[in-house]
Amino acid sequence: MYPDYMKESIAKVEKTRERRYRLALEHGKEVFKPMTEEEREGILERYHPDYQSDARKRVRIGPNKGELITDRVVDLLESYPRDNPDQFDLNDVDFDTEILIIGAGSAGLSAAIEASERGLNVLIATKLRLGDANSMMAQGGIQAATQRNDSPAIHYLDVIGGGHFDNKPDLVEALVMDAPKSIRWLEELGVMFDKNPDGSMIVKPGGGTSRNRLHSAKDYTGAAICRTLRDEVYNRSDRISYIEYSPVTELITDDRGQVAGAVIYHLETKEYSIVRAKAVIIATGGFGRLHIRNFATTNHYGATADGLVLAYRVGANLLYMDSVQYHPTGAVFPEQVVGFLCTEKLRGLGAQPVNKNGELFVYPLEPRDVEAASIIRECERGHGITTPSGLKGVWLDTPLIEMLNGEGTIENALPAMFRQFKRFDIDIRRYPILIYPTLHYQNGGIEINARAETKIPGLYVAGEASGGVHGRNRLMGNSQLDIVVFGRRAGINASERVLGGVKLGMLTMEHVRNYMRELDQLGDVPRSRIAPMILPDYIPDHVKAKQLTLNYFGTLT
Ligand code: MEZ
Repeated sequence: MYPDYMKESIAKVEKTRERRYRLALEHGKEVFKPMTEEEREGILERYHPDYQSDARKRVRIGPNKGELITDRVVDLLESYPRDNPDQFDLNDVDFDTEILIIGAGSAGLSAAIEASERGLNVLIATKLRLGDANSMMAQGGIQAATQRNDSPAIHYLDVIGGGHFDNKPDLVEALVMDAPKSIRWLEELGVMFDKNPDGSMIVKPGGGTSRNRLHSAKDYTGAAICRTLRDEVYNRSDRISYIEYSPVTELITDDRGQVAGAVIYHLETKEYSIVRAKAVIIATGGFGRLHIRNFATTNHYGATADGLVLAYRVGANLLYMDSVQYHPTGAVFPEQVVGFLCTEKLRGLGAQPVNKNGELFVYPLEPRDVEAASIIRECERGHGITTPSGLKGVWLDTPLIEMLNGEGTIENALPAMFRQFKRFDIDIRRYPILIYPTLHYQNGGIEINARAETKIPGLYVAGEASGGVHGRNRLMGNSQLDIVVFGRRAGINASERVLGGVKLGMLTMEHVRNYMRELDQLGDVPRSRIAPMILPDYIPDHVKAKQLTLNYFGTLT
C-alpha cells in the first residue's frame, strides 16, 4: 500500500476526480486541449531526454561515421569483437542451413513460419529461449485499419505524423497495407483477440491515433501473439530447428560480399559453432537494456542491441539512431516494479495523468514522446511526488476507468495491470498508480527496404532491430504490427533468394578484421570494451573488483 504522505496527495486526486469524470463524459478523450505542432516541438526540445545537449555523440567508424547517435549506442559500435576472428576454422561448418534467423520474438518466429511454408530449412538461434523477447511482454494492442471509419491511408497519416514525418514512406505503406491481413493471419493461427458479443473486434484508441484501431487480447496482447507463433513454430519441427541459449557473436560473409552465416556461442556449454546459411535474418530486438540516460526500462533482459552491432560491422547502415522512445507511463512505485510498463491502454480507457495536487496537466493521448516530455516537465516544475527511494512521478488516475466503462472493466480488460499492483496491495480500481517515463523502444535501427532487405546481399532485418518504419517516434501498437508484417516479409523474401538459387563462395570474417583495424586507428578504444553485449551487466563495481576475470585473449587475470 502507499505510505501516508502519498495518501495525502491521493486525497487531492480524489477531490478533483468527479470534476474530471464529468469532463470526460462531456468531451470524451479530449479532456485537455491537445498541443499544437509548435507546442509539441517546444516541449520536446526542452524536456525530452533525446534533446539534452549530451544525449548524442558522433560515431567515428563504420557506415554512419560522422553522424550523431545516442551515446551508449556509439560506445557499442566503437567496441571490439568478443572473439578473435582468427580462432575460427570456417571450413569446419557445424550447421548448414538455408535460412538462419537470429532472435525468437514474434518477428523471428513469423519469418520462420513463412520460410518453412515455402519448403525451406530454417535454423533459429536465440540467446535465451524461444519467445524470450519484448514481443512477449507487449500489453496494449496491435494496430490495423479494420473498421469502416478507418483505412490504411488514415493509418498511414497517423504513423508518419507520430514519427515527425521522418519515416521511410515505402516501409509505412507496407506496414499499413499489410495490417488487416496480418490480423487475419494471426486469427487463423489461433490468436484470440477481444471481441464484442456480436463477434466484431473490440478496437480502442492509442496516443496519436485518429481512429480506434488497437486490437487487443486483454492486456496480454504480445503474449497472445507470441505464444501462438511459438506453438506454430513447434508444430513445424520438420523444417524449423532452433538452438536456445545461443547468441550470435559475429556474422560471417563470403568472398563475394554476401552474408553467409554466423558464429554462435552456447551460453551453457561455452561452445562456439559455425553456421553457414544462404540468407540471414536479424530479428534481435532493441536496446532497452542499455539504460540510456540511466532510465529504467520496460524491456526484456535480452534487449542489448546485438543486431545493430552485428549488422554495422558487416557494413549495413543505421537509421535514426539518435532517437529513443520513453514510454510515458512506467511504474515508479513500489520499488519492485520500477520501470515496468503501465500500458497505454489504461489511458485509452480513460485514466488521466494528474500531478500531486490532483490537476490534469496534459491531454492523455498525445504521441508518446510528447506525453513523456510533459510528465518530465511536470516533475521538474516540482509538481510530482517523490518516492521513498528518491524517484519522481505523477499519478495515473486509474479509478476513472471503472467510472467511465463500468464496474469490472479493470479485471476484465486489464488483468495484467490489476495483478501487477495487487501483489503489492494496491487496488488500481480504487487508487491511482505512480508513473514516470521508462525506456521502451528503439525507434531507429538497421536500414531496410520494404522487402526487409539491407544493402548487404543475404542480410535481412525485421522488427525492432530495423529502422525507418516509425521515424523518430513510434505509436502504440505499431510494433506488434511491424514485427508480424516485416517478420513475414523477411521470411518470404529470404526464401525467394534461396529458391532463386543463390550460391555461396568461401566463408570469411575479413570484415571483422577490417573493423578491428579501424578501431585500432581510433587509438582510444580499450580492448576490454567488447560487443555484442549479449546480456546486461548489473554486477556492482565493488563485487567486480573481487572477481576473477578473463582478459581479451581468454587468460585469467
Ligand atoms: O506498442 C506498444 O509499445 C504498446 C502496445 C505498449 C503499451 O502501452 O501497451
